Amino acid sequence: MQWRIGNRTLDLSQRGLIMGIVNVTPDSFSDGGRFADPGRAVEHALALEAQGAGILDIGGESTRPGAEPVPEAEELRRVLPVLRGLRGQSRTLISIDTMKASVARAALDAGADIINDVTGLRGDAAMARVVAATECGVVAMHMTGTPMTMQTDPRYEDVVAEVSSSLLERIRLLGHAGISADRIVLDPGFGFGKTLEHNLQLLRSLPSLVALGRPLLVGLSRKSMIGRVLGSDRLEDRRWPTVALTAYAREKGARIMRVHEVRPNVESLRMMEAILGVRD
Ligand code: HH2
Repeated sequence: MQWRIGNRTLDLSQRGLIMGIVNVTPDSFSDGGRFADPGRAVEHALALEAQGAGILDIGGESTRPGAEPVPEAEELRRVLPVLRGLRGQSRTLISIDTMKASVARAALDAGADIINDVTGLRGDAAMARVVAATECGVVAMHMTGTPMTMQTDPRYEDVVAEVSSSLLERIRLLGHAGISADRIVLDPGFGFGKTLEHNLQLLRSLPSLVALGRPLLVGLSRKSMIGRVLGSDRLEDRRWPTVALTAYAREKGARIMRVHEVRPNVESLRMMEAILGVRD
């Protein structure tokens, strides 16, 4: 339950933490365009920090189903001013949500601490090398296919077993590439090449994913699976179920929740940790 990030070691054996999402994109599924201006994005990130975010996750490319890839130069144009602006004003851990090695490299140079790659460092052949050359933290997420194709017709014989073995395989291969397991946090990738039923099965089986031996991060915030359960297309209707899922996921052993709205999720996490008897 220790996560090594540069010269820091996060002890997640007791308290979990909230990762606040800062999407510097025109087209993210739930907040596209709201923080596309760098000044507004930095302001938003600082507000999330003030609300208790332990990590700020900056992303310049939407990964919503069917999203068109963003050219490297455009992604850099979006995220670098935000990373630089934020690093100058904040000591909170910063992650960069990218699938591109070149963007990861530039982000680390600009002061990012963690690479959050939804492809599990499979998308860009140079990514593992960039990560291995530094001591940054890594979020390795499971995804079947690419954002363009992933929701077409996802199939698994046993989604929990397949996601688990794929994540273990990532740890093994990243180890060969020079990235030690203590730098890696795992994420089952809710909504990435998964139907509602797959997502629900993974949620039921969170303890077995925690048992893989690395801290578990979950990204459930405002995801369409919530809308499907509720039979509603309204994004507002996904806010409170997200907060409920934060408590649920912590009770099942997940330690990091990636969310859009930090304050209510921090409160939900703290309440669950009080019930669990977690000490400081
Ligand atoms: N989900 C999204 C993006 N990045 N990273 C991790 N590790 N886990 C996730 O579940 C995850 C992620 C999608 O959410 P969002 O950033 O709100 O949307 P978009 O990709 O449209 O910007």
